[in-house]
Amino acid sequence: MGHSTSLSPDNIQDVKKAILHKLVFALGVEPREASRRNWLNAALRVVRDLSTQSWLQTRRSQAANTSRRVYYLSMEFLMGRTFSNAMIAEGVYELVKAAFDELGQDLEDIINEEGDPGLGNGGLGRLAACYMDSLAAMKIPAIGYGIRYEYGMFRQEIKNGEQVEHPDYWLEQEFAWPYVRASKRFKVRFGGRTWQEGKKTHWRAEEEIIAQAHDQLIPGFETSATNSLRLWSAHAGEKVFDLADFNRGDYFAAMSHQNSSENVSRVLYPDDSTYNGRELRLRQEYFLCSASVQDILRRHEVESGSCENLADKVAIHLNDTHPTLAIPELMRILIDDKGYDWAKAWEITRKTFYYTNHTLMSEALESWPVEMIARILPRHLQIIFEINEWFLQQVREKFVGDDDLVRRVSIIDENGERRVRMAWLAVIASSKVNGVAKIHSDLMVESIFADFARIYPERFTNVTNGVTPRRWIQIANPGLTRILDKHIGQNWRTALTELDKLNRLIDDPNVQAEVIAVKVENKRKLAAYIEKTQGITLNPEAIFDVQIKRIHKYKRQQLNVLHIITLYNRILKNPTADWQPRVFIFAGKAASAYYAAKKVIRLINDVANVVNNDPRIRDLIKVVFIPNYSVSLAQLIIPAADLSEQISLAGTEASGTSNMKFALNGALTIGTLDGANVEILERVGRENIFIFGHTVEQVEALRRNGYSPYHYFERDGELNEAISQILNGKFSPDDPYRYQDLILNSGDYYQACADYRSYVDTQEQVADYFRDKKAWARSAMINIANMGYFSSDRSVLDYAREIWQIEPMSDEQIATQPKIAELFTDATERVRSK
Ligand code: 26W
Repeated sequence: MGHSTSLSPDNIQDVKKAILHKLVFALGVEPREASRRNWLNAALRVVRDLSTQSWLQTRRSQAANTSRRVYYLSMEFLMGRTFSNAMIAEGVYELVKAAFDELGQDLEDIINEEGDPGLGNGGLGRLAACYMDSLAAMKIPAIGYGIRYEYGMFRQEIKNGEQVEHPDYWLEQEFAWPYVRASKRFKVRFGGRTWQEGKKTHWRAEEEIIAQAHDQLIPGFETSATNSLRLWSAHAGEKVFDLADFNRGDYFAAMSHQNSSENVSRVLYPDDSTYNGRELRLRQEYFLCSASVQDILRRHEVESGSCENLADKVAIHLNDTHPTLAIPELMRILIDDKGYDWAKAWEITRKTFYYTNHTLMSEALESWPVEMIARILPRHLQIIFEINEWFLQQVREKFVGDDDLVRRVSIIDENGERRVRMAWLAVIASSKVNGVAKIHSDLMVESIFADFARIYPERFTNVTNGVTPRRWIQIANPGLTRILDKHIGQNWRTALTELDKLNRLIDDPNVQAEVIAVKVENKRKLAAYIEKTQGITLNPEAIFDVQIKRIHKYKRQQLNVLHIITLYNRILKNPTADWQPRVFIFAGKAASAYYAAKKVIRLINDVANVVNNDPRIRDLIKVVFIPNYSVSLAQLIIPAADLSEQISLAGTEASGTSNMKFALNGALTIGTLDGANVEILERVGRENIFIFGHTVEQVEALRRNGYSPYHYFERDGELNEAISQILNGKFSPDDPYRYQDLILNSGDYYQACADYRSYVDTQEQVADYFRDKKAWARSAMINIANMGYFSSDRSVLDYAREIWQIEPMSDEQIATQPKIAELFTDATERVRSK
């Protein structure tokens, strides 16, 4: 690798010494008693020292530099493990491996010792993590802001086929990567009342919480740029100690307030795509926004002296509507604390914000009761009302007499209990609003934002999602990395369109054989994990057919199950036919209150139980549900997949990002014309992807004409048989009525029955095609070769150019800042020379 530090004996000795030094003097552990986790934390600190040098340099050069910086606000970051990522970014992976060899430790074991902080739900959180990686690699000045939840996404156990949730207290295990920034603390206030004094509005809050910063370094791959991710934890402010209680000697009563303030960063809400208007969630959102905006303004004032030119230097990006309160928070500080008039504050604010929408599903749209905001954020509610007044005035002037339009676009929803529509506020205050795949961005302006697209036609745009090739190829798939390095060189890591060079080799039988061999190697590795953890033996020659993502009705795991049952029935009816063996792999969590999704998990496990243990099936089908899905598990599973299930109802999956990771790792997709599948199809061509099912237009037509699943149920014998078996308890003999309310009785809103026939027929083509190993390998290579577009490097460069108007930094810009080590030597020399 270009930037890798050489494997000279001296370098190996230096790294070894550095690790031992950290072990003893940072952790207080002797080598002979060191656990794997101790070794991990020692090595993590050594690598962090390397990143810290460039981190401080980057910060200094950004402070000196006049260019704009982006702040990425997100309630979720699913970063995955840091150690291997940091080693490859710093170019010391081989060096650390060699050092550990000499220490008698296996690097892979140590890597696997690291926990996986689950500070997010699904796609939106993982996208934020890929973007942090790419922003650093592309040298775009950026800081991520989020919450350091004490309890991340729950740990999922499968007990008797059902999901059981356990708290994930991830901080229990020492995590040596972040820096705690004791000096970076901000007060965040809640409640109380406001009053007017002449022109000035005052807000006396009744509660105050301290936000404390924790910084994670985000090293840019093989660059000297290192960005940061700043996560806030909540702490009791001084005022909340009740002195009266203290004086009465009731220490515990006084301390109990402390618990209530610290609740704010206690736990991640496990809802994905369903809005649930809990008060603590609103407080979390404001906590993130207030601490981050204060920090942004503090930094800006240090660098620029005043807020006058804020919008020239600062872009604030809202990852969905969850951090939208940053808008009234910025307004409040500019007006109440900095003394700007309303119009000036609004002008600055509108030039500062950008918003990405990640879903069209109406149940995901956040809207908070006016009453709740009035109670918790009285001053912000006033500002929201003022923004609304200003906005509706503009609308009335432009669309004279259209009262209906005014009602529809008002930030305040007046139907029933009055509510604040957060997406409306985000659109009105943002310079640009984008969707996350072409089809999604198009549907966005035709559906939820149709009125706004008339009012602000130039505001809406698309940035198709992407994924980082460092984590999703280099770390996750060393076998494929070897093949790529050998045949197309090493530049694909930061220039993913280089993969295109693989197109020249798709007919080369030697390369095909290498691709097949690596896939089998990855399948064996996954099979070993499943054997070890669940005692299920898998045949690596079988098709590995994989659906891993949140369990949600619109993602249609139930459609996948209907196909499994159909295949099961077919084999039983015709046992001697030449069946293609298949392994069905599922993983994913259901929101803890999402009854129907939890039922789907149980159905998968019930079907697995029957099918896996039916001797007549002779292991031709295996069904596996891998518990507790995570980023690390995705890194193990995706490289082992032959077939990627992307089967959401057309028009419902905004983009998907695992679809990209699978194709990048040589899996073929079976999918609907939904989300980024559409753009994957454009690049790989019809012959190398299995597209099935209704289009968005057909789905809408069916809805208009009154969709009924019975129509299909009555006409399709195999569908009828599969559903009847579920309903009659074939897979739940201990409780035959368990699935009475599934599929038919619930109305089949996501039209699984309508797409069933097309899905099952397409799956038959998949099985046929898989028999031709070379044709399959060739298609796999075409998939890999044409995925260059889906790098998150391309996505963030799109954002930088089209949306934020930010120039990447140059290496020289960063390198002209003296290294800390040099500063340190200078300083010691100065002392010595005295
Ligand atoms: C307030 C409750 C809530 C929580 C999370 C509502 C909505 C969400 C997210 C927007 C859900 C989400 O993760 N969306 C996914 O975002 C990915 C990244 O853009 C897309 O690839 C997925 O298609 C989309 O479902």
